[in-house]
Amino acid sequence: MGTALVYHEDMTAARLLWDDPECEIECPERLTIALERLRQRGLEQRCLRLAAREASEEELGLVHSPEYVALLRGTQALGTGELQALSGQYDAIYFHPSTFHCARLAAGAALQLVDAVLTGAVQNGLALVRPPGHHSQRAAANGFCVFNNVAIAAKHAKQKHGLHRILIVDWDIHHGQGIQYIFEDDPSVLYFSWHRYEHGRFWPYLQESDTDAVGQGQGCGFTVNLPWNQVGMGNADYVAAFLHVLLPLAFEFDPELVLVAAGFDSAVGDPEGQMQATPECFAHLTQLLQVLACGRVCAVLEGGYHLESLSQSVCMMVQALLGDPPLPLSGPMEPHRSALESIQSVRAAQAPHWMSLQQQDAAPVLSPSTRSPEGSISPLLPGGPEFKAPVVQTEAQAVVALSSLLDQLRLYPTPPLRTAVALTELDAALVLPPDVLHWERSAPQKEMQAWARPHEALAQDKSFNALGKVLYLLDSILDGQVSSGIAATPAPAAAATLDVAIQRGLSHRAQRLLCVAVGQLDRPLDLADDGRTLWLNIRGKEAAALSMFHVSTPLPGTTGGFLSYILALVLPLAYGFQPNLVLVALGPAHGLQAPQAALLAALLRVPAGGRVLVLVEEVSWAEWRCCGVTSGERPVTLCFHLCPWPRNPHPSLQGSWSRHCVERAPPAWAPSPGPPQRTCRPWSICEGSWGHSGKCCRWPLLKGCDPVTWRRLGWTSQNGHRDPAPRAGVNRPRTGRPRQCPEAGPASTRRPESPLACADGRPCSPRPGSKQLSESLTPPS
Ligand code: X5A
Ligand code: ZN
Repeated sequence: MGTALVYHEDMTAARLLWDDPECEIECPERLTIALERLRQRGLEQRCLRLAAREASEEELGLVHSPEYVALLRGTQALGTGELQALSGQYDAIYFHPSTFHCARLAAGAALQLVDAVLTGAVQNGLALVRPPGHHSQRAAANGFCVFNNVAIAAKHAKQKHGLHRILIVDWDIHHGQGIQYIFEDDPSVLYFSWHRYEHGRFWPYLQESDTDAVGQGQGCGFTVNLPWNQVGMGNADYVAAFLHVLLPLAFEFDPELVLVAAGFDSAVGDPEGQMQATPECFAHLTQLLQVLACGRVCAVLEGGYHLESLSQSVCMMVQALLGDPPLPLSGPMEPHRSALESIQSVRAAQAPHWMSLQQQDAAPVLSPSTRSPEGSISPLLPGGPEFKAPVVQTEAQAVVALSSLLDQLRLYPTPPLRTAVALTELDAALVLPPDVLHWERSAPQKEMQAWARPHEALAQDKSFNALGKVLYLLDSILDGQVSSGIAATPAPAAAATLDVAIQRGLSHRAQRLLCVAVGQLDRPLDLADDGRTLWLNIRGKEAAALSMFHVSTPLPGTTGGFLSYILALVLPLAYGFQPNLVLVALGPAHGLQAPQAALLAALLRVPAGGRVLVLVEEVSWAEWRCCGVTSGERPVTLCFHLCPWPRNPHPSLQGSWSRHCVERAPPAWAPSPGPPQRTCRPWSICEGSWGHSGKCCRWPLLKGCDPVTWRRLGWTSQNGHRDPAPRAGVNRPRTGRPRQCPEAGPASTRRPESPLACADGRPCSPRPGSKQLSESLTPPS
């Protein structure tokens, strides 16, 4: 399953024919230079190249009025003076005799990409197009945009492919108000946009770009606006926005397709955005999105006007789509205070519509808008760095960021092999995907003996042999030969193997090692608490931060709990720690479902630059093999391979999925049937300040979600009081009523029906993996 790159040279034909300082940045070189870079890096060659086709007038009609399409058709015959006069009727628009042709190619490219992905020809892809689309409206061109490429593609995916839930992620730095208007009342399209807003003082100067625009009628809660009220937002702000806003909603929405309105004017150096995110950030954002919708991600170029920054960002995104591990993010991972205010404001505005945000009881009450600078300041907000004088040195910053990117590329070449799996004899029958290497090599005997000697559990032949493969695989990951690995170990040797792996990693090359130990695995007693190892143990009943680098938490009892646990705790810690290597160990009584483990591993790959080694007990493979639905030769869920099932299920399969769903899956976000109460110790990883008042110095990305999130995980807030009994409604969405849109039901019941419904009429996901995810867990005893 590859990556498509859709393009057509004709899209470079349109250009500005008169003087217009506002429009001159939207130039043909945007495409030619980006493509040139893709070639230089050998990335274009790795993609399935598709020549864009023109969208038909019927397809344009999915979004635009016939009169508007006819008007555009007419522009082909106009002279320069007439074109200029017509352009003047719109905001930030220029027409050229070739505009109609280009714009039809741009929309057609988006359609082709969606078709390629939804027919299974490719896994994902990028359409390099101009003119861009997200400002364009039913009967109006706007902001360099003529036809709304992404909106047309979304309508097409619904109409021609029968999709019911499409996520649009608009990371262009301008608000895609065109997309917002088109899907305002449509609950089948979740539209997320972040944009430079500056309390309403930035183009296009719209009230409806603020957080309190959440959609209308049935579409209430399906428009999500995250306005940036300061320039200078960077990697930490963007990652925080994904972890604390977009991803929780996206998991709850459970899209069948992700469309990205991929504007790169949100990157460093761009004259429009004036932001500081570096190109690598877009690799991270892309890979975070790839855990959704079985990895079906279609990106369509929008803005991006700094030619070098744009091209680098495009390269980073294509590399991520191809599955290459992302480069580490540069700069401190500390979101700006103003960014945290925006994040809190959108969480507050969306909370009535999303269960994953419904923990607002102790959250600061904010005015659900950020239009006035004073309106949104909360005394409870943690301090992040504030902007001092708004010094704009974008170009200088861009030069630094882009040259350090080139250094990084040399420092972290893409490993030749993406995934290797080391099995024991017991697991030998497991069928691996074609792109996964069956790992056979072993570390030298002598070396192994030295490592194994202190551990009785490693004396047995079987355990000793497994250890040899683990060590060699670990070395290969640290040497950059392999990106990620999975290794099986006989159960009695799990703890000893992990112990050796940690020591080996630290002595070999890992300056910082993140160890996520699930189940009954003890932190090695001799492990120094020197900040080189971050030990996160998921087990038992108690949550405790024994030190800054030693955290123990219970396994969340529900799917929602597990997801918010990953997004609100595990990934912020991982991004703050920036490990060279992540070890995920599934020990005795780990209690994780295979898809949950796969999701954990797939998400940890992103902050870890791909360097993740998963240690499993050999017997657990058997169980992994029968979870989910096997199709022919394809194996089931494997860490890093989230969607092995067929994307266009044969009708005969659908029945068994429905059955499966009825038998096994409680509704997503259902409360755990287990005991609702846990006794918890106060949670205090940062000396008692979860961003309430003091500084959360070491793990700043934990800021951004409200402290109540921790309660959902079974923790108390830092003042030490016990959790109250779960509030009625919080975990029982069906009884909840939204506060803002009385005419609409709660988000869950308004979720459009999936093509596969369970026997009792409940909508159920067509993706077996997500069903597995929605099963509640028994906490390990
Ligand atoms: C697609 C895009 C920007 C228009 C800016 C007008 N449009 N000042 O980035
Ligand atoms: Zn833009």
